[in-house]
Amino acid sequence: MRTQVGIVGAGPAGLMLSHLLHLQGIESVILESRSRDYVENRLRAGVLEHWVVDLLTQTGVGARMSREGLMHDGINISIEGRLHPINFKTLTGRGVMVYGQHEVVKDLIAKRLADGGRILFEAEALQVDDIAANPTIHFRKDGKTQVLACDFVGGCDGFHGICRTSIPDGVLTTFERTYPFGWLGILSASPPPSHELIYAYHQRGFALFSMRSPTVSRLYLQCDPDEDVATWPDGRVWEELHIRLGDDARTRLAEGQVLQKGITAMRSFVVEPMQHQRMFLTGDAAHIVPPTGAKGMNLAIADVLVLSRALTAFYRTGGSDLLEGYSHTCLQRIWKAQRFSWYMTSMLHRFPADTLFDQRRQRAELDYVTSSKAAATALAENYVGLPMD
Ligand code: RFL
Ligand code: PHB
Repeated sequence: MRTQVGIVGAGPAGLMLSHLLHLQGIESVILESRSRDYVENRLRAGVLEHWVVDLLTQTGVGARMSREGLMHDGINISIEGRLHPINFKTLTGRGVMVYGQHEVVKDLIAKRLADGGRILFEAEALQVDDIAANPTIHFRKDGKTQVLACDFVGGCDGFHGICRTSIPDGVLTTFERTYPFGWLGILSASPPPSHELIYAYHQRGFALFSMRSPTVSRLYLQCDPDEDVATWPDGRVWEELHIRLGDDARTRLAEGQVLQKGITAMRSFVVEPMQHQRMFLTGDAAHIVPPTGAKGMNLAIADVLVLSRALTAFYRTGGSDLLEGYSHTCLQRIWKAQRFSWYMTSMLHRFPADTLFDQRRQRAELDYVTSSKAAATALAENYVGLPMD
């Protein structure tokens, strides 16, 4: 099998890359280790930056999002039970869209298939050879090992993928931070306590009140990173959510049937450079942010927009300047998103090793961002998404 761009991974990065390339007349094949059903139902991110909303709309995959997505003008920060609104619309003129990542994935898969795109599900990439000149991706499908030959490889296979690890030792530098906590997330068949998301700072730990629709809530609690989800029966989750939401909104938190429950560890991670010869890493394969800033999926889309432009220039003119600059261009945005995600995470969580001094400083940070227009504008500008061009 042969194609122009071999893409490993049918997450938001791989699917959007294939879609953007198709619009420029460039062929690709996507290899995805999981089934279609699995990737379409994998619950993850929920917030789209304003320019991602525009890009999905302009490239013909925004119709269901504009019907079913929820436009949000801001967020609430709750400090020990007191709600403080931060209105992005007033501060920046922009908002964000709450629309599940798995819905974006469903829309992109439907569009790729309708446009004649090739996505091989349950096709696990095993290794990539000859990245320097004639890349080949070896993959296993239906028990048989097969080969996809291509001009370039899109390494869109997430944090645990094989693309990053097939780059020789010594090429990449890793930057990493792990956090001493994780998030317990539930999906509940109940309306969210407020139309806007609530990011809650509380002595007992952080909580986040988000949603997937007016009748389905997505709720998170700071927990230990290695905790067993079995120690969190539904009753304990609801009790803790009520306590951490606190006085202003407690009565508005409706308990519903818990549809899903899971624990995610938190880390910040970047590799530099994000490319080697004819292999380009995108999204979670190259960087991870803690979810507090709602940046992961947005960064993945930003990477593939840059890569699709560079590949388009190469196939049109033979020029490789944009391809050579891919990593440098992406990293400008990635490090700003890393900074913002670290800022939101460190402002809102309880760190076990914090001293009383650290706690007072953290409260001052929260008081500042909820009382100063300048500080709130800086938060808002980053949350809605820094300009793409
Ligand atoms: P993905 O989505 O992990 O997709 C990678 C795909 O590659 C496949 N794969 C392979 N396929 C073939 N062969 C192999 N050897 C393969 N190895 C792996 C996998 O099956 C998978 O389908 O990476 P991608 O496309 O880079 O997308 C990144 C996003 O998924 C991620 O950054 C976000 O979900 C992060 N995130 C959030 N991002 C936001 O922008 N806004 C948010 O509100 C937000 N909230 C979140 C989040 C992530 C969370 N978790 C679960 C970590 C909330 C949470 C709780
Ligand atoms: C979500 O709805 O899953 C979500 C929203 C905002 C975040 C993280 C996750 O910061």
